[in-house]
Amino acid sequence: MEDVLQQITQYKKEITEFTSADKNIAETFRIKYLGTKGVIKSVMGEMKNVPNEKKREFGQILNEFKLFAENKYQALRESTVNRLQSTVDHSIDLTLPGDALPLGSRHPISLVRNKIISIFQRLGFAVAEGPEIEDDWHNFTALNLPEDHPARDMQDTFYISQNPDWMLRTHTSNVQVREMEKGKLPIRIICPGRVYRNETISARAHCFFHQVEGLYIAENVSFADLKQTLYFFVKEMFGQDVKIRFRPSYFPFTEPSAEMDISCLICNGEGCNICKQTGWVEILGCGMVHPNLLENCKIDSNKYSGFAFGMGIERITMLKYQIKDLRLFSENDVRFLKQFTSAI
Ligand code: 2NM
Repeated sequence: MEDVLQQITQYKKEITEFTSADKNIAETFRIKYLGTKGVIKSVMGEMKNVPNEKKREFGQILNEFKLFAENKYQALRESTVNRLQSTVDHSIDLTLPGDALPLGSRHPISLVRNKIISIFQRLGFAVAEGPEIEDDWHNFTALNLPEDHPARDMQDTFYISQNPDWMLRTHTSNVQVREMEKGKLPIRIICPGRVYRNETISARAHCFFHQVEGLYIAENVSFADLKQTLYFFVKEMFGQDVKIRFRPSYFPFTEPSAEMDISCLICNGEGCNICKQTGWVEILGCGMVHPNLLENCKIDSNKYSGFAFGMGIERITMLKYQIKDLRLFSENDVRFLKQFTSAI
């Protein structure tokens, strides 16, 4: 019996130290100690060899040993469950679809610019781009702007302080000059882009804004071509019922020059405060390219003629969406920006 008691002491020590890398640690333990062929069963089997007067004492020791093993088994089970819970967090359901990312929206200036581009592309115009920092020749001189023209004034133009021959372009005509200088004719381009003017910022003016200018140069281009081109543009942009009218005007780069109005979209020509009770709103300037410009760019003005036009994208956008303050376009307030859909 002494042997068995010694064995039990040894087993208890083993049980205390029992650990296993096996993830079924509790089951391994149960089979070894509590199973039908396990340690407890075999120690219990010793009972028959114990003298009667010692049975009671031995029985107690055995019961205590059994309880000791069972407690350990219980502890192992709980630790296994805890371990499984810590690797798989059931509070998160990984099979659920994720949260949708909030989608941004296109800036209204981009929407309208893209719309303008796509209309002119259907008429065969290509998009041309050029530098926003420009020299005097491409921004002013080549465009037939005389030395004393007010647009050249420091008040209107941002000059680069290190070199007064350089400035932020005041229109996208610089791109058209560069295109004409390449000497590849005919030319049929539109030039969308950002331009800069030294104006006090208000609801109606900003120090930068966006333009689309168009240029068509070929043989026998007439004012009638200009009118039809702009007529098509207006109908595509504002709808088939919109009326247009031309008023004579003056630009240094065109002769003759005109400004074009469309019938007011708000009051349908009846008169309202958008059209200042006239029924008409101005949307662009245009004209036949001045022969001086063609000659400046080494194009034979006896052989070629052309038309040009320019419009402010902000102005078109304000009309289309009835936006009353130009500053909204550059403040990046999402409450403003998210109102514009990409379908226009
Ligand atoms: C306007 C009005 C009239 C114009 C002229 C040219 C160029 F460079 F080709 F000659 N581009 N754009 C033009 C003509 C622009 O904006 C109100």
